[in-house]
Formats: sequence, C-alpha cells, structure tokens
Amino acid sequence: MDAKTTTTVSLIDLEPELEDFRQAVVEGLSSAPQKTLPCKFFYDAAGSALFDQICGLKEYYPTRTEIGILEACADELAELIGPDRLLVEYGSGSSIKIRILLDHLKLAAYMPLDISRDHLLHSAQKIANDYPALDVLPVCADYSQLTNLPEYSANPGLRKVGFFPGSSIGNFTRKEAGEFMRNVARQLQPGDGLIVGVDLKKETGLLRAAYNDQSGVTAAFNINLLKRINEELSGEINLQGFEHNAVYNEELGRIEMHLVSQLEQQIKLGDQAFELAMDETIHTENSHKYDLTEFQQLAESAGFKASRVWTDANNWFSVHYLER
Ligand code: AVI
Repeated sequence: MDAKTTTTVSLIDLEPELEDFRQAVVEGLSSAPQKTLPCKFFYDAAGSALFDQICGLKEYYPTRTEIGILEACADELAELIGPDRLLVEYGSGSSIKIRILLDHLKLAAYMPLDISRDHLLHSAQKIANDYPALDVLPVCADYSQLTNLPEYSANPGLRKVGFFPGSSIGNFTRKEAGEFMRNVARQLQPGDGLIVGVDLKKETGLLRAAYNDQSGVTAAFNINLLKRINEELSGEINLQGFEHNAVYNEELGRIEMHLVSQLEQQIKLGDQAFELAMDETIHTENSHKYDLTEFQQLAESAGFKASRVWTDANNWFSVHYLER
C-alpha cells in the first residue's frame, strides 16, 4: 500500500474553552430588551450533522446553488490562482465544496479551520485519504476570533488563498463582516486571493422558506443550541417550551432566527435564572443578504480588489474572487 494513503492528520488545537461558551450564554440571556445567543455555538457534533442535513433540504437553495457556481467557475479560478498554494478554509464543516477546488486547483496544502473538533478531524482525514499528495493541516479554532494563522512550517512563505464559502460571511453583521475581511487581509500577502460565497437579496418568500423548512430540520438545529446548554453547562431549559421562527428583516436585509418562548418560564444556569415572558424570543442568528455591488464595496474597503464575481442564472447566490 502507498504509505501516503495511511497518513494520519494531526490537529492544531486552538479550541475555545468551555468557559467562553458559559460566559457568552450568560451575557446573551442577560441582554435586554432582546435576549440573544451567538450562532457560532450551533456547531457541536449534533449541530454540525443537522447543518449538513439543512444543506440538502429542497428549501435551502444556497448550498446547491453555490456548488453549481463553483463547478462552473473552477477552471477560471484555477487560472487566476495558479498552482502550489496553501488554501485556508474558514469554517470548513464537512469540507464538501473544497473538493471542487481540490479537483481543479493544483494546491500544495490545505488548512481547514473549524470550531467543531471531531467533525473537523473526520472531514480532514477523509480529504487526506482522498488527496494523498496534499498536505492537510486541520486547525480547531473559532475563525472569527483568530488574528494570526498558525505558520505552515513546511513552507512558511507559500502563497495563500482563502476560501470562505456558504455565505457564512452573512452570519456576521455588515460591520463585523468588514472587520473579518480586514483581518483575513492581514493574514494574506499582496497578490494572494480570497474566494467568498455570498447569498444575495431576493424575493422574501424564498428566504423565509429556506429558514423555516417544512421537515423541521432548521427548527431542530436552532433548538439544539438549548440542548447544548443543558448538556454542557448543566442548564435547566424546557426544550418543549420553545419554538423556532425565522423572519426577514427588510430594513437590515437579513434573516433573523429566533427561539420563541411558548409560555412564561425560567431558564436556570447554575445559580442564575433568566425570566422569559410568553412569546418573548431569544435571537440566535442573523443571515445577511447582499447586493453584488454592496458586497464588492465592503471587500474593497477591507483591503481587497474585487477581481471577479460569478452568479447563478437566477442571481440567487454569488461567488467572489477578491485579490489582496
Ligand atoms: C452557516 N450559515 C451560512 C447558514 C446560513 O444560511 O446563515 C446557517 C443556517 N442557519 C439556518 N440555516 C442555515
């Protein structure tokens, strides 16, 4: 057997502490008048598996639409980027879209960054098995907080390309998205690239359906955040006391996901208790939608040149190639 096919990937572990989760939950549930919980904590093993299911739902158009665009533009991307790069994927999840790039770009190394440790390791190992010539360096980290990338010690000067698919950029506010891209710009050298998938503004019925699917997977994904609080932080939350709802906020151009309290109730966490009125909501996620030019301007103000953009025939989703 080829020795390369048995290479075991080793993890660079920058996983946030459990304390960070507790603190974020206490802060979010103390916030008035709107209680909140940060969406980055959706992704434990169960949440990551639910998110994979969401990506296959008929109502959730972003995944298949972005895959279609990536397949159509991969040759052009390969030409723009050139060979022998280190590709850094911010929030790699199941690492499905990366395979389209790996099949077209002649990359030297792949650094997937993800907060969900086991999911990351599993996906990274599969990539390493399927692409034996590729150096795979998984990093367990909260990419939104990471200022510096771990050094690629095998070749510290290797040119980089960033990959931020799935419109995860939309889970930041517009201001945070600008800050995140400025931070990524600092991690890259002039001439390096960043490929970003961005969901576009569209008819609100389509947006609402995508985040309120009929089979209830998005609801389970949202409720799983409460389950995590119960399991990991010994919280006392009545999971049946909440329902999922996603609304489109026209003014802010974003889908907002909420957990709606079905009764007057208390959430207990250690010696703290948080009161919820009937119909009061916990705001768990924002998913901002952009216009093409609005996003290009944001990228330019963060230090990138908006080099190329591809969309699908419906103009539902966009893939941007930004040059540092
Ligand atoms: C990961 N992120 C881009 C997804 C989105 O569309 O905002 C998360 C998601 N939330 C509900 N459905 C999918």
